[in-house]
Parts: sequence; C-alpha cells; structure tokens
Amino acid sequence: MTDLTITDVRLTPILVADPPLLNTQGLHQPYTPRLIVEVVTADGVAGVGETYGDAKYLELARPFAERLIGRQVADLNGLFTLADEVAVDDSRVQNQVDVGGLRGVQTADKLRLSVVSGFEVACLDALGKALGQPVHALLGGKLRDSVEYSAYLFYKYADHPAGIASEKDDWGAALDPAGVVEQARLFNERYGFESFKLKGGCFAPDEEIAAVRALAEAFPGRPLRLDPNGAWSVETSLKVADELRDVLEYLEDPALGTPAMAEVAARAGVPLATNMCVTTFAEIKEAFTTGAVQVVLSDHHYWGGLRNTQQLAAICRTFGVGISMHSNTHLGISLAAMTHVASTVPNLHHACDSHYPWQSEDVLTERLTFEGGRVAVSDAPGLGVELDRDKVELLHQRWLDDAFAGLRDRDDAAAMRVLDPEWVTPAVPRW
Ligand code: GKR
Ligand code: MG
Repeated sequence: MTDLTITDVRLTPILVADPPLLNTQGLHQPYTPRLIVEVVTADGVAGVGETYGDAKYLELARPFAERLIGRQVADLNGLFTLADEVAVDDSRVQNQVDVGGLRGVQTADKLRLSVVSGFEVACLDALGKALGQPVHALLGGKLRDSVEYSAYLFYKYADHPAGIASEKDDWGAALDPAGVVEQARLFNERYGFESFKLKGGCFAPDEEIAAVRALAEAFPGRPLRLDPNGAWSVETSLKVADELRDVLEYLEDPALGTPAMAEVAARAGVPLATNMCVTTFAEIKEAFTTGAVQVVLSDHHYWGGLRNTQQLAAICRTFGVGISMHSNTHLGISLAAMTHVASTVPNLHHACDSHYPWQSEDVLTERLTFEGGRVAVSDAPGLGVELDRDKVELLHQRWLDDAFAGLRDRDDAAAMRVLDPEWVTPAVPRW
C-alpha cells in the first residue's frame, strides 16, 4: 500500500525574467517573483505547484508548509481548514485594488487561498503520480484533449530602461496600432493563436479603440477582447463598447467594481468579462443578480485551486454566466494546472488567457507548447511536467542575490518610475 503521508515540503522563491509590458498601473519589472512548492510523500513521490512569490505570500506559505507535515496528500479539503489557522498580518490586507496583481480588492482570505492553490496543485500532482493517474482524472476526467488559449497582447517597450539588469526579448516594441498588430502576427505565427486579447488602460481610449480596430482588420472575424483593468468611467466604457461592439467577443473589466460594471452592462450591448469584481465566492451574488458580468475569468491561484475553479464553473453554469480563465505572469507548472482543470469544465466556451509566451524562462525540463493556439491535455501521471533542478536553483540564486532584492515584490508603478520619476499609480477612473 502506497504511503501518501507528507514528510517534506520544499518552498523555493524564484525571480523570473519578465519583458517590459505595460498596464494601467505601470510597467512590468525585469524580474517577477514566483514560488515553487514541492510536497514529498513518505514513499518519495514529489508533487509540484506554483503560485505568487511576493513576501506576503511567502509569509503565509512557510507556516502553512510546516503544518502540512504528517498529513495525507489526498486530504485536499483539509488544506482550507489548515489555511484558516494561518494568521494574516493586517498590514498585508489592503482595502483597495491589489497593487501589481490587478485582481480586485486584497483580503486575508484571498491571500490565504492564493497560497492554498500552490499546495493543492502540488498535492494533486503527487497524488496523481502515486496513483498513476493524470490530474484531470482526479478532477473527474477530461472533456477535451486540448485547451484553447488566446494571444495575450500587451503594449510594450522594446527593452527595459537602460542601465537596469534585464534579459533581452525578441518581441520588439508595441506602442501603437501597427505595433499591436505586428505583435499579434508574431503570436499567431509562433503559437497559432486564433483569438486575441489586448491589455488596455495604458493609453487614451481612442488609441486603444484604434488598436482593436486594426486587429479586427488584420484578423477579420477573430474573437477580440480589450481589458483596461477598470481604468475607465462608466461613460468612457459605454463609448468604447459602442465603437467596438461589432468586433468584440467581450469587454473585460472596463470599469472598476460591481455597481459600475452593472451600469455598463445594462447599456453596453457587448458582454462584459471580469477577473476583478468577481474574485471570490462571496462576490458572486451581487454581480450575478445585478447582471454586472456575463463571463467570469477564473484564476485557480486566487480562487484557491483547481477544485474551487470547478465549483465556480458550476455556479456560472447555473446562472447562465460564461467562464474562462484569467492569467497573471506564470510558468509551466501553472499552465499545466490550468490546462488540466480547463479540460474538465463543460461550459468553457472562450479561449483562456495565458502569459506563458512572455516567459522566456521556466523551471521545467521541457517547456509546454502551443499548437494552433492550444495546449494538449497530458495523460501522464500527475500534471505531466518535470522540474529541472538546475533551472530552479539558478532562478532561486537570482532571488537570493541582494542586487535583485528590490524585485522580490512585484511593483509595476516602481518600474515605471525608473522612466518617469513623477509616476504614481493613476487614480481610477483614469479616463
Ligand atoms: O500582467 O500586467 C499584467 C496583467 O494586467 C495581469 O496583472 C493580469 O493579466 O490581472 C490582469 C488582468 O487580466 O486583468
Ligand atoms: Mg483582466
């Protein structure tokens, strides 16, 4: 009989190269923190997970990891009870939009769930490996053999500011409609993506409307989305919706907060998606009963894992609300986890988001690949990925290096201040 008792937990914070991508809060820093979680069973089976790596997550992950020793990898429900025992420092809870993460208001529960998700994925990976079953089978079985992703387009500088340590990338700049279309062509050429999302809220709305129009011309009939992360007023959101109604699959978080989204939704004539106003189960009721959102973008990292994502999908199905997936900077472990859970969701009718093509570095022996914009669902035991210890160590050494200490917390406004010392996170609505 296999012994599934957890005997060791390894937490490895790393810094991963990130290109100079723009969003409404600022600019991505040259390196971004992630946390690699490994749980090891008495029989020596190791499972891997990945989540946010900023200090506020590490502070919770460490005591959580200690409490895991001696428990069973199959005790997934117990992870949530255990999380409640881990105290969150009040200063970490902001009654405002999470800086850098752009994923709604920061609460103690959300912090805990973001940590739990990394452990849940690691436990599922270990359990799958021990039983010889893929993670999707542990989640009830895949309904599709591959999962579709959209090209996640960003306004982007060619390079990080001069004089700052960073990795080079070969995407070039994208600061106007022509640049955005060129980036979309590259995404299509390199990965076969058929649907496109532009991260907006960076330039005046008319410029972003022009970029989406240019995409519609270059890729006629393809699903297009624009996401300004709540940077617009209700009136601006309605104007953009009006101008792009004929080409948008959906508009993502045009305005901040459920009441503003509900006002936009009532008159926009285009579906609204969110990863900002519905980020916890508690936020669902208001959003669904006011018709504020037509598509929820789940993110297993902050929803508390793969099984919570399935529960969210079931609630969306009940209310006739669509579901797809949100993404923040992540590596291949998370892409594998997203793909497994997405393969089990019956009502997945929109391509999922992924930052993965932006990450030139990974911690796996083999990178996951997109073909025709899709990732194949692995049938190998667990997640079907393998950690490359040398790569983990290299990225961990970077995290340890004092020269990079300032990057251990993601701060998009700080990165922008290197270029513009006057820069502050813009007040909302920005336009
Ligand atoms: O990477 O800058 C970024 C994005 O804005 C990222 O934070 C998310 O994708 O939460 C964002 C979103 O889609 O709204
Ligand atoms: Mg979004």
